[in-house]
This record gives sequence, structure tokens and C-alpha cells, in this order.
Amino acid sequence: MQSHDRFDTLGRLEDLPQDYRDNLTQQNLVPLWPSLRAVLPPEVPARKTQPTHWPYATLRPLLIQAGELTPIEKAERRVLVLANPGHGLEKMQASAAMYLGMQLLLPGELAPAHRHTPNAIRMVVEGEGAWTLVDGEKCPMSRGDLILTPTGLWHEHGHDGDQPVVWLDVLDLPLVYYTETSYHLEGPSQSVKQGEGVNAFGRGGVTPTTVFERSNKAYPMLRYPWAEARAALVSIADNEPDAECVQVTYVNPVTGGDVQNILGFYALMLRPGQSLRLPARSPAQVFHQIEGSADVQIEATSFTLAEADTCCAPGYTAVTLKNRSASEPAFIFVADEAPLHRKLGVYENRG
Ligand code: GTQ
Repeated sequence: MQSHDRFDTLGRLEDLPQDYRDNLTQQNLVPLWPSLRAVLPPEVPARKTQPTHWPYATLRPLLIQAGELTPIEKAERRVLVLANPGHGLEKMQASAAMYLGMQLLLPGELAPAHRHTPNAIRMVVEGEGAWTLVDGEKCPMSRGDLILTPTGLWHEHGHDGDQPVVWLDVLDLPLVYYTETSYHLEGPSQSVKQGEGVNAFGRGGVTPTTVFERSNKAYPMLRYPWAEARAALVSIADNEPDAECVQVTYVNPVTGGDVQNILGFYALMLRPGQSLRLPARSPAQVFHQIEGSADVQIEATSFTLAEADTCCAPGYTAVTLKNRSASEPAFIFVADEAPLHRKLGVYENRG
């Protein structure tokens, strides 16, 4: 039997006569073997996603400056993209499937209505008085709130307060763009519909009974207030002192499944002094510090996340999070590509 090693050195492109290569090129043909190992590497996939840290302290002044340099009419969405250098900054991606942006809205500004194929969420970072109107539901924005803008739903952002508002956008734009399905439509400002959304679905464990009328909304809940998610985490920590990982998943209250089709969203609490090792799983992850401060160890790389900092980790990599406070809990918002990997059948947990 031939050993596996025998095939470790495959023929290179340069080994082929130039006229043969030219003939292939002319007919839009490519030999596989010089690239076989690159597209199917042994054991672990090639990942362009590098561990990357975006400290809020240095990002914020540049975002505020963008507010002075570029009026909302010239930006439509005033966003600084958190781009992973491993992919090339111009690709504007944090990982293979995730896009991150910090968006600034100033008092009185309106980011006009549009809808698009990528799914988006907002994680509110600072400021009060802004709102997002999604599919007719007016969602107030407060620190730590998660607001969904699922694929195809009209949305616009407004601001009735008197201080800048900043939020983190997480979109599956890189994946949707890659699949050549990314586009947007502009539309008129929406009117507010009453009696829907968080008012109906805001309580853990109970959902409205639909005996008489079935809701056919794919996205029944659009706003997940931080106060509720935080209370759930504190309750788990209080009631399950042995629970190693105090984490909640943001779910669709009707199906119990992930809130969106492609990316997954979670909130995690680190007990005072706790160190938590997250196993190496196939999806890339994003961490955003909502409260407190944590050390993040991603193989040889480590960052300290201060409040409002964001970082990302490639897939197939264990990540250790450590609360830097011995007296206060720390709270972290997590986004990952797990729903996508599960649907594709490539999800792995390697421990
Ligand atoms: O707020 O609708 O960061 O359409 C990128 C694209 C935000 C938005 C982004 C968008 C939006």
C-alpha cells in the first residue's frame, strides 16, 4: 500500500511546460494539483481571520471626527468598519462571514429607510435617545440592547436625544456578498405599527397564544433589552453556582432557534475572577465587552478588553476569557458563525 506521505509533494505549476500552461489558460482551464493542498489543507483549514482587537478608546475619537467631517447626507450610514487585516482592510470583513462596524448617529440625524439582503444586528454601545424603526416597530436603543434587522426588513435610524449615539453593527455581509446575493433597496420613511414586537414577546418563557390568528412573522421579536438578558445571566449565576459557563443565546421566541439564519448571538457573564476556556470550534467569534474588563487569550495572542472594546478570533481556536475584576462580574456580547456552520454541516467542536 502506498503511504500517505508519498503524495505530500505534489507537482508545481512551474513543472509544466509554458506552452501547455498557456494552452490551459487560453481555454479557461486550471490544473488542480498545484493548488490541491492550498484549498484542502491537512487537518485544519487555512484561515485569513487574525485575532484582532479594536479598542474603543482609540476608535471613538475617530468616529466622533467622522461626525464632523462627513454629514449624514454624505454617508447615509456613518460607520467605521472594524476590518480584519488578515483579510485585507479593503475587504471590510472581521471574519469569513462577519462584518463589524461602529455607527455614529448625532442628535437630530436620520439614517434613511432601506432594506437589504444581508442580516444585521445592532449592539448599542453608548448614548440614549436613538431608535431604529424596523418593519414598523420603533426600537429604542440603550446600552447593551440587541436589535435585529433581519434580511429584507425596512429599517431606518433616528435620534431624539442630545448626545452622540454609537452602536456596533454585525452583518453577515461578507458571506452574502460572496454568494453574489448582496443588494439594497431605498424606500420612503416607514410609519410606526402598534401592538407588535417586544410588547408581545418581551417576557421569558411565555409567548402570545395564537389560537385565533397565526402570526406568520419570521422574526417575531426585534429588540432584546440588555436589562432582561443581564438579569437572566445573573439569575443563572446565582442559581447554578457550579455552572462553568454562564451564557444565554438570543433566540426567536416562537421557534426557539437562533434569531437569524447565518450568525449566532449570545451574552456571557464571567463571575468575579473567573477564567473560562471556550473550546476550539469551527466558527469564528466576535467578543464585545458590555460591562467590566476581561483578558482574552487566543492561542499566542492576548488582548485586554476594556468596556466597549471589540475583538475577533478565528475558528478552530480555543479562546480563554478571564474577568480582570475579583469583585465584579464581567459581561460580554458574543457573535459567531455557528448557525451557518450547522446549516452547512461543517460545524465542529474539537474541545
Ligand atoms: O445601518 O443599515 O454597518 O446598511 C452597514 C450597512 C449598517 C445599516 C452597516 C448598513 C447598515
